[in-house]
Amino acid sequence: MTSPSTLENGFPSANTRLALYRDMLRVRLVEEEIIKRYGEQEMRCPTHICIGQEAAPAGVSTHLRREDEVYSAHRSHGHYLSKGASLKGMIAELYGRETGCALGMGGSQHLIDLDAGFMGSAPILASTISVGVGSAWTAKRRGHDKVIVIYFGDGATEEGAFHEAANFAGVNKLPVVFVCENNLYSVHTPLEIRQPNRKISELAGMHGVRGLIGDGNDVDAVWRLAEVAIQDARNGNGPSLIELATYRWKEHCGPNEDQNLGYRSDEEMAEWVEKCPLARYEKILVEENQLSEAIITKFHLEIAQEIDEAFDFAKSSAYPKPEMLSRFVYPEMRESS
Ligand SMILES: Cc1ncc(C[n+]2csc(CCOP(=O)(O)OP(=O)(O)O)c2C)c(N)n1
Ligand SMILES: [Mg+2]
Repeated sequence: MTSPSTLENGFPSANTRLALYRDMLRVRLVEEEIIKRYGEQEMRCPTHICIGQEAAPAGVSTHLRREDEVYSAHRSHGHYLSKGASLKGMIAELYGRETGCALGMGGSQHLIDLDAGFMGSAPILASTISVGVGSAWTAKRRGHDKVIVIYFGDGATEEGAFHEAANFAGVNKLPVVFVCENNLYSVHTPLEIRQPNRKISELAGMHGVRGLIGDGNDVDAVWRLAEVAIQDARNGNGPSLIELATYRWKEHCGPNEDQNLGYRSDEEMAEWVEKCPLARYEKILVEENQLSEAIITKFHLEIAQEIDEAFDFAKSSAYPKPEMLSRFVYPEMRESS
């Protein structure tokens, strides 16, 4: 068994850093708009906000090709958007319209955009882990050099499906990168009363998977870890699991704060807000003269326009027709000859 490692050296190029910053900003602004409009009661699906966790998808996706595949779970907006999937399709999906990426019948927890290589998200914990590993098995058998990235939370590592899939990926040296966003909670239950005192990334070695661990709110660190893991997977050197320390700012499900529930302290929240992946990166890039106020303003304007267009598109789209209700539930009846 190898122990998890952190990688200390190397930084993305100035252009990549700007792209990483813009990507995180875009996810943040999209979710802030969802939060602003959620109370209008037009988005009726359960919605898990990833504000505070934007560095993981940005740092990982920048290494991926379009044909590489991404799988995710309930908190998937960032994973979907950073992979280049359609913003219009996502917002229309949240509004339950027929132009949504799942035809308006899945909602926030069932995003999909096959053209972008975002193969799907599903809320049954760890369910997409096995599906992603299955796809990696196919890729290996067919000799494709695709990489499969599977995102999940710390809670999902308590599911048997995670261990079975990780073992299978390890023993068959599949081209998979498991990305565990450890935000310390499964709904309202803290990690320390759910799992023994060891790192999640240490589980990787037990399954023949390379374990990596890092600061999930430092997008440069995520970028470094993902580069190694994705190259390894692409070159046939087998799977990795990257454990990223991060934190969810909003309630488990929904647009609100939840400090009133008392399961986490104000001090803990303040500590993590201080480590905001976006504000932290903006400060570093400005100090290192890689980002100016003018570029920040330009990015905000461009993204705001894209968001407006996506919400207009969603709200002006039709709802799915009633006959679609059973369309994907029962097999189509075939004429018997
Ligand atoms: C098999 C299964 N059990 C329980 C649930 C209920 N559930 C939904 S989200 C969640 C917590 C998941 O925590 P984690 O994987 O850490 O992701 P996070 O919400 O922190 O991003 C639970 C228990 C579920 N969706 N699926
Ligand atoms: Mg969690």
